[in-house]
Amino acid sequence: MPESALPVPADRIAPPAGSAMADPRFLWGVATASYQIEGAIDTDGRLPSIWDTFSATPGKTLGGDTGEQACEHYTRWADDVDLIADLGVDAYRLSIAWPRVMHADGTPNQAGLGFYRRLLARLGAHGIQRYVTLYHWDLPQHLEDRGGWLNRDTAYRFAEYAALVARELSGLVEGWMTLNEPWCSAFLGYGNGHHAPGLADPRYATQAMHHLLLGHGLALDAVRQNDPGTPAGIVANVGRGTSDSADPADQEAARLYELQHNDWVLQPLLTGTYPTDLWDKLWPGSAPLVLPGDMAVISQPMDFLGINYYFRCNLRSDGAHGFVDVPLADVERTQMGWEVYPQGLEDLLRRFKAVYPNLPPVYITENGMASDDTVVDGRVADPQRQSFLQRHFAAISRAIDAGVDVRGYFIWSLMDNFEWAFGYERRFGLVHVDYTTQVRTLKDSARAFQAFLQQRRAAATPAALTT
Ligand code: IFM
Repeated sequence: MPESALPVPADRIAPPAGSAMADPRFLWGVATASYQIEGAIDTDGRLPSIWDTFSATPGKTLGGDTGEQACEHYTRWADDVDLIADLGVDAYRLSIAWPRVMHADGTPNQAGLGFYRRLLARLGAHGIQRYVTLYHWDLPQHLEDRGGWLNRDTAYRFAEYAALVARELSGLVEGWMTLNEPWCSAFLGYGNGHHAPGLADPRYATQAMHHLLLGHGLALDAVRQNDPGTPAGIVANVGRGTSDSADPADQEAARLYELQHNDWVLQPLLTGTYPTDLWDKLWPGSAPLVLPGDMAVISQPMDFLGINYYFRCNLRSDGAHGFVDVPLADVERTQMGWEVYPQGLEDLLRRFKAVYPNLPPVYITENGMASDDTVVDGRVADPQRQSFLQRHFAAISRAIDAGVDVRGYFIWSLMDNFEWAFGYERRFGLVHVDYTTQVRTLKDSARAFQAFLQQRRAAATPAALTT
């Protein structure tokens, strides 16, 4: 049976009836990132990135997987765009590979830019809004060789790159996102070494974070100068931290967890100050070098804030000034081992609105889950993902009802892809990818999401136009 003839699962994914998320102005999308899907790492003059180096280093990724091939999106992009259009989403979030579009001397690589021009134009022709992330972790290796994000100069190189991309792709983008998840770049890349470039020292992490945020602020200016009028913001990953213990030390541990995961990024962006408990309590002696004027650059107003949410952790005190994660037993988890905790997203959104009065409009720029999905007779049953998504839609609806200005939601991810240190084992996609044949198969969750989007579109279309 052709895939399109398969029945739509009964439990289609939809926000609660009457939710603001059902409003035609609410933006529904799917998301990906360059290194996770493109492959073609040596094509059209693309330069090596830190993830090429890191993943080629034995022991750094599960099974030694690399992004060399990934989903071959660099050559299959036109079919992939048609697949996105077939889902019926309003918007697609993608990222640009810095090493693909800028030569080492700072001049544009028109071959790489041409790829993104064609991709964005085809999305536009389908009526799909394009949300473009400038940096989703694939730093050119030649910049890492000069210190990467530990080198203040990288922030200025990032702004030059942002100016180049905004100028070259102006008119093809509905929303710019400077950085994806600076917490991951700083902490996983420089604090514990789980991600490229693989350094592990909290002093590195705080300095890298400062340069990333400085780069964000400089890039915001660069984008606004080169593509005036197009909204621009940043994407932060956030995590819920609670403790199952009422002991004040454990409650403090949970507070510090959220401070480290959320406010380390949001507070400088939204208030122009760092939460100093980071270096007064958690990581003594790790305060970054901040030059006069930096915090004003970092905290200039943004048009929107992207929020990525996945899970909650249960924290206990480490007996000193830190926290340890003590996983709860008997809770629902995903293939990543992450707890499924939709309430955490509502809690965090409400808290951010309370703590940061100038919180800009929010887009949920990533949310989703990994499961060990397989194709059986042309079909991929992923009931946990459908349930996961539905429950997170409800949590966001509650946050909107409580006054948080959430304007859109992007599922991570469009398709299974290279999940960084976890390689290809962990499958986050709405669409299954067979990495041997590169065949894409819509999972049941994709079909249920598609059904909701079709129904919503039909409801928004005046009857006169449909008859
Ligand atoms: O795959 C990643 C993505 O690149 C960034 N946010 C989290 C996702 C799942 O781990």
